Amino acid sequence: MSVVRGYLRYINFDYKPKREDMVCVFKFKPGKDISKKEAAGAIAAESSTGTWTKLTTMSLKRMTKIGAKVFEIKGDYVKIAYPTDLFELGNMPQIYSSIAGNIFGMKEIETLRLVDIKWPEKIKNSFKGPQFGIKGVRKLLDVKKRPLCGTIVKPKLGLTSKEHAKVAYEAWVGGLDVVKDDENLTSQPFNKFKKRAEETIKLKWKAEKETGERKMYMCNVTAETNEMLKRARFLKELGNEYAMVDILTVGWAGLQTLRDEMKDLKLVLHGHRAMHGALTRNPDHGISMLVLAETARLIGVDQLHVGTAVGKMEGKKKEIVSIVEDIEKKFVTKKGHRLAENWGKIKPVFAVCSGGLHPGHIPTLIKYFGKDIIIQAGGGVHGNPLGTRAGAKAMRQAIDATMKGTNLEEYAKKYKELKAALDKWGFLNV
Ligand code: CAP
Ligand code: MG
Repeated sequence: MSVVRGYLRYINFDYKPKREDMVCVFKFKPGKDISKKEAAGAIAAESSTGTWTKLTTMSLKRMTKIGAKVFEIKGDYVKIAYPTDLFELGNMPQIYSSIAGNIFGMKEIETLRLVDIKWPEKIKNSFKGPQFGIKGVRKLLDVKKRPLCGTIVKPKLGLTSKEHAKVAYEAWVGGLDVVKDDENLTSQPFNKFKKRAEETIKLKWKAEKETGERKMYMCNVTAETNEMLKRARFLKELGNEYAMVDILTVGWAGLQTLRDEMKDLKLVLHGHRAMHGALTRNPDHGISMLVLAETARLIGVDQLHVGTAVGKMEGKKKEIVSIVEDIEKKFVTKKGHRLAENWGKIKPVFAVCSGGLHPGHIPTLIKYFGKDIIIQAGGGVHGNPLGTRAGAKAMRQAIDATMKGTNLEEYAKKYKELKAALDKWGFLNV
């Protein structure tokens, strides 16, 4: 049997996905001299039971019976249903090795993008989901309504542990709720993890006492998995409430292991998405941020970077709104190529907007994404001409103004820190 005929057997337009099937939407472009049906069949085959030639070990009939089924091809999009038994419950690496593995490299496919997934109940329930969720984080910080605000200690790398702690302290006393490490700061010779954690957490308590507000330190534990667990345990010993992790560079297995450890450590898990652009940026090839965000929710980060639409990173408003809805709501409706989802008892994830932000962006961010967001600015705080403490004050002032419905320029007449920020970076009025 020709390769092509074999692949075509994975097409079944009469198939109605079962409730317990996983459904994947792919955007695809067939390879040279390959029809759309052949290409779609190849995706379904290679991501489930098939391969390029007829086998002697199993009949094609049985392979396609237990395999994935192409049930819809519309324009450049194909929908494929996967029987849940093709996946190992609780094993995100295996799930990705199936629906996000070999298929990206097949010659039958010119380009391929995994756009969304409808997760079956059995698979959803095999992951822990967020431990705290939005409600839990708001309770911990005692901030009921307004967006949370924070900063990333800058420069990204280079400060000593003591200098790092001092910058964090200035940001906290200036009014920010959270301070995080940068995604590539872990334990370098100039700023070792343990020393940084000890110095910074000591000043966190000091800032709490002086301000009467809860202050959180999202210390980056990103490392080889066993080392990550040691670092998270060390943060717990110091009485810290958070751990930060780069969810993609540690890999799904590392993230799952860290999330498991959180059950005992009860630390809030902040997910940074460094490296996502390698997968999400090309609209025709890779994996959508929507799928990565759903995966992070399933495994169980409490907070996740989703983009800003207005800052320095790419990502359009429409896409980011869709991601925010998908990680913060319980029932997600079908919207464009986003599939409907019922997240059931899986808690929501706090959406984090960060990247090239400054106080002048805050009214637009709240208008676009609502109040259940965490707004973080690195350069937009530490680049304030009046310094970090003023930069932090300016962020809070911009949030307070927006919550009161006051125009930033008006508000800045009373607050020199906000005025300094607006004079330097202007503001967005959409
Ligand atoms: C922001 C940031 C964050 C980006 C990540 C940075 O700093 O610390 O890592 O927000 O992007 O290193 O660029 P600035 P995203 O505020 O100085 O830009 O949130 O889109 O994943
Ligand atoms: Mg960063």
